[in-house]
Amino acid sequence: MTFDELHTLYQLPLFELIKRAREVHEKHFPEGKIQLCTLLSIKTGGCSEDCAYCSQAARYKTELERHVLMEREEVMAHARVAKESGSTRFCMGAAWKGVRGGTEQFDRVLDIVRDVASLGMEVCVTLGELGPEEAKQLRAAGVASYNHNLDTSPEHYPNIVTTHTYEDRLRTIRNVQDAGISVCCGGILGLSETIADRLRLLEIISGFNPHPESVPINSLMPMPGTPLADNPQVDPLDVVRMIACARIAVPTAKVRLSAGRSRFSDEAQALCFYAGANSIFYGEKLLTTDNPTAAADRALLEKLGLGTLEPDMRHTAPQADPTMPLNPQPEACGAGKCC
Ligand code: SAM
Ligand code: DTB
Ligand code: SF4
Repeated sequence: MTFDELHTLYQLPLFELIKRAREVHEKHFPEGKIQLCTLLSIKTGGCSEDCAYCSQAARYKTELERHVLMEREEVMAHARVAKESGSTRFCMGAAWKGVRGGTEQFDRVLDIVRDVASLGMEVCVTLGELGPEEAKQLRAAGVASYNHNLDTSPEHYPNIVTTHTYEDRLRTIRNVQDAGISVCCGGILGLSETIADRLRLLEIISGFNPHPESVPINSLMPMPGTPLADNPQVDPLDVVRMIACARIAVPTAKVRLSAGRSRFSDEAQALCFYAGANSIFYGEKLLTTDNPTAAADRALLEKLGLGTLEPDMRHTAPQADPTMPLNPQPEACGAGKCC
């Protein structure tokens, strides 16, 4: 979708926007089920990057306890618990700038991926920058989806991160798509961005060819010690608007109501689901911060009469549309000018 189209949508009265998003949602997801994903931080803190929102960046004095790469058995214990509690996707995050093939750490990650995939769960990883070879190896090990967020617009990105560029992020996303892995790519609200920055993010993501399989919408969890520690809380109605726009801009993607949900009332979450969110992080911890408990989420879904999705083990990534160009190149999205 173009920026102008998104802008027109965003300006609609909220109920009109939600009505349009709901129509798209019902067309593409008639069963209306919610995907349950569990997160685990397999390597915590000590990251070389300077993402202004992140407690895991080594340079900020945060209260975080660092942890080296978790042992395979420990990861499996978490994955089994997640599966037993009804989660169908297991997302493992590592606080790295990126990974390199042939290293002991990467080989260990591949072993972990094989093990978790053997449980019959969809495996998602988020390990930072990836080259084409590493992406192929992850795919062969059983990775269904790779999370790599663009977080905000290319214009605002350099205010948030200086140790890597928007172009770097786009290159990794291309490598993931070329390896046949589904892309999970979204952003964060609350980074002192403008509405235009939010819509630019959606413009770029909706221009991906193939489209991402999932789009996480995070609200900033302000972390003491980070440059954004004092940013105000995001208004849940802004999240509803963003979710509705994402639903319309990327109609076949699962739109994930992600970080920040612990501060949302049941009513705000219900509105997010109605506006097109159909995936959540499930389990009491995100990577390093709190999430609603599994019991609270089960109670909420029951109250709303919402069922949950089965795992999709076919690992079929969305296909590129041959009549359209591939992902917008950095020049086209403007990233080349500002990064
Ligand atoms: N290092 C990898 C990377 O940067 O892609 C993976 C881990 S990183 C923590 C994954 C995503 O978590 C970030 O892109 C960001 O969208 C989200 N995130 C991190 N800290 C957050 C916070 N304090 N509030 C909301 N979202 C956050
Ligand atoms: C995503 O978009 N959100 C998740 C996941 N992908 C990796 C991470 C949220 C992190 C929130 C802050 C924390 O727990 O450290
Ligand atoms: Fe945090 Fe990932 Fe940025 Fe590292 S690269 S500081 S883990 S968001």
